[in-house]
Amino acid sequence: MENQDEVSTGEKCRNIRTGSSPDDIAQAFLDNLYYAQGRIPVLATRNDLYMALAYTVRDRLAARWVAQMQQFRRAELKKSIKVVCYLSAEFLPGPHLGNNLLNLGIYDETRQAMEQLGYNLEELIDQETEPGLGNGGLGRLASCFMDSLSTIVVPAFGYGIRYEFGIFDQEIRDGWQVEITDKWLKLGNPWEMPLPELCQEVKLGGHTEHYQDGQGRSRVRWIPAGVVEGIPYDTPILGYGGNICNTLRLWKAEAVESFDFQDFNVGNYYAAVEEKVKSETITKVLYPNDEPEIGKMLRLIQEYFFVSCSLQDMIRIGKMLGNSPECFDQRYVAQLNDTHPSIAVAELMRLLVDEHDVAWEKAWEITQNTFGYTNHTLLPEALEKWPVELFGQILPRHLEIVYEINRRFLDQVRLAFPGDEEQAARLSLIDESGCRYVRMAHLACVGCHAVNGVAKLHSELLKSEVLRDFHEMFPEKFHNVTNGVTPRRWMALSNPRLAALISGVIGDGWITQLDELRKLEPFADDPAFQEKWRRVKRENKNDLATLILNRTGVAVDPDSLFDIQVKRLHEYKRQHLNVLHIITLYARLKRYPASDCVPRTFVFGGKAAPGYAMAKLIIKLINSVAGVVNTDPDIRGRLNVAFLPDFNVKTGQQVYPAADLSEQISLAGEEASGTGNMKFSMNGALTIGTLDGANVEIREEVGAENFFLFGLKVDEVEELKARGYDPRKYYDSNPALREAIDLIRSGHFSGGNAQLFAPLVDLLMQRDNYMLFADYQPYIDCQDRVSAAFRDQQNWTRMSILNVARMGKFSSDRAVREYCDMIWKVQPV
Ligand code: GPU
Repeated sequence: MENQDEVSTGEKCRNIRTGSSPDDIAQAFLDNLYYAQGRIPVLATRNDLYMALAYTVRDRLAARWVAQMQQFRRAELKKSIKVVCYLSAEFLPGPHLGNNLLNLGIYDETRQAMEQLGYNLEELIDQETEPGLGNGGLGRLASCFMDSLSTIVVPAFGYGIRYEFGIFDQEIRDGWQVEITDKWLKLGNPWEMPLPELCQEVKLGGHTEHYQDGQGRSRVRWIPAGVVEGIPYDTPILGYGGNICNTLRLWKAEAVESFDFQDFNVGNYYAAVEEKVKSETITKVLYPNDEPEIGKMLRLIQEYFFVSCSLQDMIRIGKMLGNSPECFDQRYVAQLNDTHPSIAVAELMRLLVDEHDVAWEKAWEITQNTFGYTNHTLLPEALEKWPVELFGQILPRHLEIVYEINRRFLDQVRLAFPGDEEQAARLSLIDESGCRYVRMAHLACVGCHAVNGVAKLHSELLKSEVLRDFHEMFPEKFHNVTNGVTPRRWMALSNPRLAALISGVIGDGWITQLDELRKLEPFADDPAFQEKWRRVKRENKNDLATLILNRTGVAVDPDSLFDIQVKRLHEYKRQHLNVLHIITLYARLKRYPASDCVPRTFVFGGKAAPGYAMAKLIIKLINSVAGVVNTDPDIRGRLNVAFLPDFNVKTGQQVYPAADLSEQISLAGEEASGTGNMKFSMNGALTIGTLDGANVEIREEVGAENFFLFGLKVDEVEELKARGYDPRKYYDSNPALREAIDLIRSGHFSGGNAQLFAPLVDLLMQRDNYMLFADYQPYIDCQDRVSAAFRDQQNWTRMSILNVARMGKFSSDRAVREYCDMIWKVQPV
């Protein structure tokens, strides 16, 4: 922090860029408004004001950022550090301004500065368009990890893609999802710095040539069909308390001017421009699926593009500091966020062997030491694989390398399991059961020294099911690192009222040592503290009610139980099971209008992949049920349903703090971890959930008596499937379920249109892949227990406090420390 007593003119100048008193900030803001934005207050738009404030904050990050790079350099030169590189096709950082103010420790000073000038800080913070460079949990996890790496002081780079258009904006029209292009860069991005001088070239297509070098060794040359350039854009990621400032380095694709187009098309200007357009297409848009669409050539190019840029960049930095490629693995460790960057295994081999003349065996040792692989799904259809032919068209040299890795690996397999050709076929990097595919998860398992799942249950299921053969082959590679989320963004920033209440009684150490929340336990039974706790929740619910009214036109009662499910739309997540509960309550109230029910507000939010028809139909169903329930005079004041459009990080920050009940109701064995479950519970919501993903561990931590558990367990799901699951049996024998399904089928929620939801109902009646019908009654019974519990506000509040007090484990700081110990073998500084 700057010493505010320094008054010399020179210091005054410096304060414009660094000072952190309200006066310094106000002065710096006006300066940036004038010199960076070219405006004075009377001419400034809200975006001008936001930009000026963002530059003011960025200036204050600069010193830490530069110091960080200096420190890297020194430590690197002394060969005393290993840098963590987190390779991820997705990052969802959320809006930067508020978070940077929090982490710099100048939130209050900045609010005062803005007040002095007559501006409202929250309004300026709200002006920021968030970088939606991810789909959901996986991308958000990467950003939570970046926050934690900086906070616990681990030097790190996040490497990814600078999509020009991120995840689409969602609008709801007539109850249906409509996708709108996300133009997040339109008003400028004050947080990024382009570094065109650090560009990298990436080859694509073409063929290989095998030849003997001067010493008679066989070498390979890749003659590409084309080359594109990657330009890095850096964004600072400051740790809490300003400890260190790491870098998120995202690559944008551009055409290579020097690519000699003239030779091919003399004077063909148009074709040259076309080439530019083609190159820039690579980083044009994020694929909006949270599981891969098989065989999209551009997606493979995107993955290879950012991986190649990143690895070349790592080698470049090493070289600059005098390191040879042979000690790559002593300077770096790189984590593969799912298989999306797993082509890195073959690319590092290529760079070392073909371009840096390292022997295959040595290169392989370096590669395995460098990489770790995190798996995020058990859904077999979500495991990435590429048709061999397409793979070879784009990456001819990598296909050869994959074949060579596979040849050596299968030799090893045959030694370990002599005569078991089926085992070899199951393990092979190439799926030869029909059309031939390159299996990216297999490449990752073979090329990495560590493989991990993202929750205890998930990691166990990886070992026993999806990656069973690899576990048999390399048991020592397998680990679990249960996910976590950053308490900075998900508590301190998004729930300032709760944060202040907590810090008021236990101090603010919990922000970096989340286990300290345990100190809240003694207050769980304190009536005065409970009263304050309830008031905080009530005010947060008020704010969310306003947001819901503004966004959807639905007026909801802040005194009702806020029952919330926000996450991507997916059949396995079972938003439609939640809908069956709503319909059941509705039918009960229609039949017994005098019955006494706990008023509830059901809130949904989440995007559906644009090509996922069933998920989109579920959104339509939610909105259709909302339309009927919200306007029925018999139901008024008792049930409300709202679908909050365009759920993203920003809206999440307004939703989690206001929830009473968190819906985590996936079919057991389907959700790898979930992280929304953690955000809700940290903010005092109780969970209704199945024994799936991290729910299992959340329940262990908060105590079974403070968690609403229902539903089939993983082994029961498997047993039922093996016995032959027949959803119709449940329909026939359960009148309430039958009534709910029949109401949908009859067109009751669709203005008499009985066809609209037929695909959904038919699928449930015939297959019900995610066993909603089997879990229906246990879910309803559990929801009745929730309602009963909510009537006892004292006990509910007690449970809410205990939930928060016991969430320490789910800080991403803990998760990142585990990666450091078990997988990366690096010590936080
Ligand atoms: N997840 Br695979 C994604 O968000 N996208 C993906 O492509 C894949 C997984 C999620 C899991 O569904 C969720 O359970 C988990 O908490 C999250 O990754 C982070 O590990």
